[in-house]
Formats: sequence, C-alpha cells, structure tokens
Amino acid sequence: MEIKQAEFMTSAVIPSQYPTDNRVEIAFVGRSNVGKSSLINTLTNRRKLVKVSGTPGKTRLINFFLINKELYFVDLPGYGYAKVSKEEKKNWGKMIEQYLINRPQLRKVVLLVDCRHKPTEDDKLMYEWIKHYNHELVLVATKSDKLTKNELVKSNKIIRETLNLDKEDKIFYFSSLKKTGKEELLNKLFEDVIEAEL
Ligand SMILES: Nc1nc2c(ncn2[C@@H]2O[C@H](COP(=O)(O)OP(=O)(O)O)[C@@H](O)[C@H]2O)c(=O)[nH]1
Ligand SMILES: [Mg+2]
Repeated sequence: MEIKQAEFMTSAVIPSQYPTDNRVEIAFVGRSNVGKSSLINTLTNRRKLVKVSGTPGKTRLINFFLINKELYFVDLPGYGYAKVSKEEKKNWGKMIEQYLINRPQLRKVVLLVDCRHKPTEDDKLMYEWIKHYNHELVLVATKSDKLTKNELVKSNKIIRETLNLDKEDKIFYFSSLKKTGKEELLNKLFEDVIEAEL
C-alpha cells in the first residue's frame, strides 16, 4: 500500500464541523510530543503535511486529511501536556470522546505511545475508551530508533503490562527518523478498510 496523495481538508472542534461526505476514517491519537505529526508525515511521504511542533500541546483541533482521495486520516488533538489548564484538559477530553462516540465511518483508531516511557494514566484512559466504544485499535510505539534491541523487548513488556493489553493486541514499533515499521503499519491500516472501493 502506498499513499500517493494527501491533502489537508478541514479542522473541526464540534461534530457539525466534521466532513459530511461519509468517507471512511482512520484516527490518530496520543500524548502531545509522542511523534504523531511525524508519523503522519512519514506515512504520507510528506515532510510538512502536519506541523511537527516545537511547542507541544498546540494543536487543539481535529484535523482531517484526505488520503488518495478515498479516505480520511484524522489527527486528534494531543493530550497530556502539563502546561494546559484543567478547563482545557476537560475540553480536550470532550472533543475526543465526542468524536469517538459519533463517527460510524471510523474504522480504526491508532493509539501512539512513546516506546521509551511507561504509558501514562491518560494513555490508559485512551486505550480504555477505544475498547469501550468498540473501535479497532492499532497500537504504535514511536521513536523506536532511540532504543536498543534489548530495550525494545523490555519496552514491549512494560507497555503490555501497563495498558493491560488484550492478547490479540499487537504493538507496532515505528520510527519516523529511520522509517522503520512503515510498510507493516500501512498494510495494517488499510487492511479491511478500502476493499469495498477497489
Ligand atoms: N528520534 C526520533 N524523534 C522523533 C520521532 N518522531 C518524532 N520525533 C521528535 O519528537 C518531537 C515531537 O514530534 P511531533 O511529530 O511533533 O509529535 P506530536 O506532538 O505527537 O505531533 C519532535 O522533536 C520530533 O522530531 C522518531 O521516530 N524518532
Ligand atoms: Mg502534532
């Protein structure tokens, strides 16, 4: 699977601002600074489709990108940034949960965690929401270039235990820097998603 075309479509805060053309969607979510923008840029072969942020926590919108003119990648706002107010955190939660509840065309939710760190309470909550709303989960551990093979094995164990993963949940290791795991992840994302259109 290759992404030949990717373009920014629209930003939304509330459901009435989401695209209305009923294309299927794949959503991306994770803590701010986890490497979400870099991952979307790597998957789409674009250097600047999504802004890679120096200041974490700046994107507070849901951004929709049209991929190969057939489906959307949905970039959900990054969470867990320490410097935002309680009020903002609440709004973030509302925005994401509203999207997860209200989107019949949503096919998969890609949850990103940083392979160097133990998943946070927010990561756990996110994992639980995805399962609770019965969405298909794709779990990605980012920045894999920063760990040795041994450390990756340890990280696998810590992530599995901390999130209390279901047996069938796999962890996809990914590096935007080295492009490791790109093909495998693309195959997973498009599996069972676009066959109807082909
Ligand atoms: N070493 C390494 N750094 C990465 C990787 N992906 C992202 N980063 C860095 O992590 C920081 C946050 O990345 P960004 O994509 O903006 O994260 P976002 O806030 O989740 O969208 C930036 O400084 C990136 O250069 C990766 O695969 N490897
Ligand atoms: Mg970002």
